[in-house]
Amino acid sequence: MWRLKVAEGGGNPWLRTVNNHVGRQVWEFDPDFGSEEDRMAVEEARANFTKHRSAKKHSSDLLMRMQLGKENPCDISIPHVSIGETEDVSLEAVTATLQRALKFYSTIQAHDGHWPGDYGGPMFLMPGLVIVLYVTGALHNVLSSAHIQEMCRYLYNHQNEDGGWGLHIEGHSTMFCTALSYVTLRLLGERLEGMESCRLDKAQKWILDHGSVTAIPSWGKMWLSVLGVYDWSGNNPLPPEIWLLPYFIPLHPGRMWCHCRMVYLPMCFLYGMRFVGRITETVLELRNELLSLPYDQVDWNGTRNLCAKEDLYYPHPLIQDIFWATLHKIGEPILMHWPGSILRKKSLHTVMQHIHYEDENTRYICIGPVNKVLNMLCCWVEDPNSEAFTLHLARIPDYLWVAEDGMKMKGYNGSQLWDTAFAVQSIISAELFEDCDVALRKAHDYIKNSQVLDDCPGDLTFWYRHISKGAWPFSTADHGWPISDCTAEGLKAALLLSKLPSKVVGEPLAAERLYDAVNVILSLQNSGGGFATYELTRSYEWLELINPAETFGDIVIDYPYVECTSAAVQALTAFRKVYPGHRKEDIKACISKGVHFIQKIQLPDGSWYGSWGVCFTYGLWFGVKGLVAGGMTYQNCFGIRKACEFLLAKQLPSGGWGESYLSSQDKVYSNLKGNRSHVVNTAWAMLALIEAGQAERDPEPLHRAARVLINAQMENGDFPQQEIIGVFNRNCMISYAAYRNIFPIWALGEYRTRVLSAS
Ligand code: LAN
Repeated sequence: MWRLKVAEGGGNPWLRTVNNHVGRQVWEFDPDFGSEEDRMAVEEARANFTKHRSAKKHSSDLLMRMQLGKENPCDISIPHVSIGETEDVSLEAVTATLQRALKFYSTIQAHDGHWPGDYGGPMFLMPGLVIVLYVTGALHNVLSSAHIQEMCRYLYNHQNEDGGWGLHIEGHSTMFCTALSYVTLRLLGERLEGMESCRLDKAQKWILDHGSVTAIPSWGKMWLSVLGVYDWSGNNPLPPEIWLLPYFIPLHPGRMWCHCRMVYLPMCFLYGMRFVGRITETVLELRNELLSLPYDQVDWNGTRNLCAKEDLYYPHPLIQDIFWATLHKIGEPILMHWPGSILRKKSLHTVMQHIHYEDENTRYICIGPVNKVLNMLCCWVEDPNSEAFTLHLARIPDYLWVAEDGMKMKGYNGSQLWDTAFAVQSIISAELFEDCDVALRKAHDYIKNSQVLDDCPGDLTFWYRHISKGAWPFSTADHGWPISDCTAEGLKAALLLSKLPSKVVGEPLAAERLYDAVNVILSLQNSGGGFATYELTRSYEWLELINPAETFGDIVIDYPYVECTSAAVQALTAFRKVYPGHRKEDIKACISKGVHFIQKIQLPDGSWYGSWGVCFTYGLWFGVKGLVAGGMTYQNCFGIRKACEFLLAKQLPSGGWGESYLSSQDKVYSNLKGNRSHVVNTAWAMLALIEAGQAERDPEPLHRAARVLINAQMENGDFPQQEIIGVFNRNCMISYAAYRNIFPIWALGEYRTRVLSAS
């Protein structure tokens, strides 16, 4: 049976760590683990998922919940409550719901204090891993047959009715993910004439009907070129020489969003080398299966700008195509031949240096799943026997997750710190400490153990890195990239915990370490008052014109966001209450500029557009909280009044809110199908309204919303997993499996302490 191991290195000498692996989540297959009964329960969960897979695409993270629930048994004796439509919500009902929710939630906390969880969703990640493992010959060293079986299960479970795969588990079929999933299944050993042949057949038909694989977007072209199924001359140029430009040029990669920079870094290397793996039988077969013409007859140059309409979220502007054509026709021939090739060689060397720096300073986890596998491949291309490649292999399990829908690749090495910081705030909001002291103490340890204690080594400017000392990461200290809002949420949680008795929750974090966090936050404010994600905004919005990734929007620079700005304002206002003298003027100026920015970007209809969660309800929660933290009220701030109006207008007849991911794509508020409510959207909306003082004006909408949450709770104290709720780059969805617990607890907690006890 699969077993989740937490905070373990398993004695692997190739793993490096700064904090003894705290936060590390790894699934291992152990045939002897679990009882017969446990195994049957897993099989049943799997069968259930597959049976309902077209109606319910999101798995409920049951394997983890079953295992941890068993390891920390707890008897939830408080009876389940449900409230009739005409019945009032009583304090007892809310308290009982919260106690049950908190009990359950503490059973699924890991021993190192974080809450492990599924962070899957995107469908374009695992193919990258499998292609790299195939090309480097490491596939069967790294993946056991149990891995392969679960990966195939996952892919088949998420195949759409029409035979294709979406960009994410809930999306419509795209060429990008259909072709890559097809390739992945084939590389994992599935064959057209195999058991699941009809399903591969259907996928192949989808691909050929939609223009064949030549219509795959640019990232797909890159992957297939590496594998040898596509020709590099069918790719737009990714010249590594861009890394040699002077920094003042706006398109210098050092000025881009770190995720964009870090993904295009290894891509430049592979392109510059025109690296192609060994042409095997399977590769030759794939060429035949996926192209509508024989490989040698394809007009590759003519395919550079092809993209299936299903995949096209950000169409290239004409100027981009002119730019690529010039580089392709004039630049590349020069750089490929002497003396231009001298420059190419030099730039490939520079690129490789940056790759090693990133690998070393994330302990081979890398900033995300895409550059992780690309960097690994580059290290292998540089030297197949290198230590770097071995160090990379050891970190692959950090990205794999198993649930009842199979094994998937996560969008990060987890969301450990982020979830833990929110969990702490939500648990404390309920003020029901008797049941949660152990959970809070453990979570406190996790927060203390995950702060980044040092900057990256060397000259940060040379490596285009911001300071990290004092920051909190999104996942683990070993990952180590600092993020503005993770630092802010980490700081908020640490401050809240410092106010509880240390006998109960442990010693508070030393003031110095809080000062370091404040320093990071202050250093991340842009001149316009807003906060971006990992770094300052370093270049201009118009750079989006050269965004070559047809499937993603807003990736080229690090934009300022309402979420990040609000979190920073909230953290600093909480901090200065406790340490009023520390950097008083800096903090004051930062808060006031931050608040001003939040007001400035509020949309005319009163909402904010959230970029990392779906979507307006998420943005509104942050927007309102930021303004209120900055001293605004319903009475003195027109923006808060408009925000409340907006939210109240979207409340469903059921009393809840339910926002579809289409909100994020289209930037228009969209309800879920059938106007269903979603516990997480409902909680965000409630939290925003409570923050804006709705209880004093008219608590009725809050009562109705609370009823929805109470009635949604399940027998065991858990909440149901509904539609996928996380987003990135406007168009791709990502799972936050812990949100279904965190936010209902938080909203009911505030409802209990700020609405019910006031009335
Ligand atoms: C994340 C995850 C965390 C998230 C928050 C902290 C929640 C947010 O408030 C700021 C942005 C951030 C850090 C974020 C950015 C984009 C990420 C890194 C991700 C959604 C996780 C995966 C995604 C990454 C870009 C996926 C890889 C795909 C590419 C297009 C490179």
